[in-house]
Amino acid sequence: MQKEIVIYIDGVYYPKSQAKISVYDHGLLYGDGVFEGIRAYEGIVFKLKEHIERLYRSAHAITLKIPISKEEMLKAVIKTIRKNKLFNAYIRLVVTRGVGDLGLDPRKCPKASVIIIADSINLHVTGAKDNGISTMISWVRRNPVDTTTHEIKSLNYLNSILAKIEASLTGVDEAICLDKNGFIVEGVGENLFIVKSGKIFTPPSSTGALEGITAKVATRLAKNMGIEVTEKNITPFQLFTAEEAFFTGTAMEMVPIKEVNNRKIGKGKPGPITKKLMAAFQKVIVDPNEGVPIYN
Ligand code: PXG
Repeated sequence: MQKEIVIYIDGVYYPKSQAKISVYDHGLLYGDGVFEGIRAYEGIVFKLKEHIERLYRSAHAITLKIPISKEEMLKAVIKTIRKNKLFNAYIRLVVTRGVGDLGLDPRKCPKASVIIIADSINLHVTGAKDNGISTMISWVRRNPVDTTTHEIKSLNYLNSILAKIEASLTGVDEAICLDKNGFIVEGVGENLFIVKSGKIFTPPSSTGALEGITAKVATRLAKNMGIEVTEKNITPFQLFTAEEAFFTGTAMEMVPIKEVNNRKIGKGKPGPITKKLMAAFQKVIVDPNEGVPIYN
């Protein structure tokens, strides 16, 4: 039998089946908390420092004090992966507001809880990278920047979940969300890019999209290839008529979009720029300079 993975909760390691938190934790009662999803490739935690920085920025935005420093967090992540003897891994960092009473007031929660899970993950639809995935624009609008904005990676993901449910019920692989003005924002957990006349465009963060770490890497790779990348409001029409479109995200990595609401994107298969970027991305994720080594 395979050994159970161990999970870090507030400095203590518990076997997965015993890793539990209180039902009075406001992370559960109110979705009051923040998280990060991170990947390790071939013994290197890709962009670990950037993810930790974003976790603390999200926490700052909701006035959540993380009880350990960024350096301690980094060490705890590495230790958790080592304890589970993982080489390729998916890491989930969760910081909840902690235990409080049944009222929503966070002042009743004296101490935030830190959870680190290191496990394996595979969110890919079979053949997604080779053939592209089907998508639909969902009726679920992204929360605007003055509500529970996805710029904060908070535990409030019902907005994404509703869109995901709609995609599943419709029989497509993924949903795309619009902002309240009707411009494209992002997928449920991935940023979106389109290609037009050899140039790349992506929605600005004013639409409420998360500033994706994978998106930043993709932008850098494209620029290194001499391809212009511009943040611009994108209409559904502009998406339908794009030559190419693709998603970026920690979980999905880089995946071509072959279809939006039954409209073929380009030729309905991965286009040349997307393919070139995907190849460059495969190289960068295993580059030791792009992350933190687990074993050294
Ligand atoms: N937008 C949103 C709303 C996200 O939650 C991204 C874009 C992509 O960002 P990164 O930094 O990962 O390139 C995300 C990230 C999951 C899961 O379990 C979701 C994310 C990351 C990891 C796992 O579905 N979302």
